[in-house]
Amino acid sequence: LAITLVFASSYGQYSVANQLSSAGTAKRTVNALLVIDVQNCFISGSLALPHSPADVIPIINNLLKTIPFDLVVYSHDWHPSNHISFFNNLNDRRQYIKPGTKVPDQPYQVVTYTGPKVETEQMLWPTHCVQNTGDANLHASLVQTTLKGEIFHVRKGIDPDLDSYSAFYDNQKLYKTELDDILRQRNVTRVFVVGLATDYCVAYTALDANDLNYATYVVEDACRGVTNASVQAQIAYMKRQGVKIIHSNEVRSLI
Ligand code: VGL
Ligand code: ZN
Repeated sequence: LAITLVFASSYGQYSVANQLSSAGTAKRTVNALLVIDVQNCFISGSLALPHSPADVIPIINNLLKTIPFDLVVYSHDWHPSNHISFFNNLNDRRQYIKPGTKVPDQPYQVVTYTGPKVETEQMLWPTHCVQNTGDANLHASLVQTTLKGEIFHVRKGIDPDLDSYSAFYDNQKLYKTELDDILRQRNVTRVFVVGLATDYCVAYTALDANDLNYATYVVEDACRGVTNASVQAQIAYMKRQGVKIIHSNEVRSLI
């Protein structure tokens, strides 16, 4: 019995020492802040969200000014004017409306397109975030500096025929953006997701980050959604998938 105890205790010491040494190399926590689509269109522009979206800006700015993230990535919804997600382009794409399905008569309705790339259920939005317009600019009061890390920008929704809520993949997962490579090359292990909109681009980005094995936190008060019902549904779904939903005042204690 005595021998067993000695062995167990020395094994315990070995395993603690091993964890400590690896904590300094491969297993160290590397934190990224993903700032999703904090653009004029979603704040005061063409697709302005209800529930005071501008109120997320001081919260995000405070994180940028006080927390030493290793990396900060700003995503931009960046559509060409003939984009598949715009209600105004429905008529130009009528050849792709699936026969027998409902034809939307206003934005915020879903159309089933058979192409041109793949069949897709597309929510039709007002024309928004058109490339190189002021509507697509990051909001002027958003801080774009960090305490310590590198800064990257990722643009998505650029292909006229694919929508892309997630900053990692288009909605059909046909293509990846550069985001996963940027994070992997820098050994990022953990991402904090903030921005717009909770129930679309924030949720899709967080769910993909979680699937890609990043420890994923959504900072709920630093996000705003399109509708309360889909925000509630997406928050519940993210929790079931293992995404952690936190408040901005909890971030500091985690880093
Ligand atoms: C978004 C709707 C359409 C978003 C982008 O950033 O959440 N929502 N395009
Ligand atoms: Zn969009």
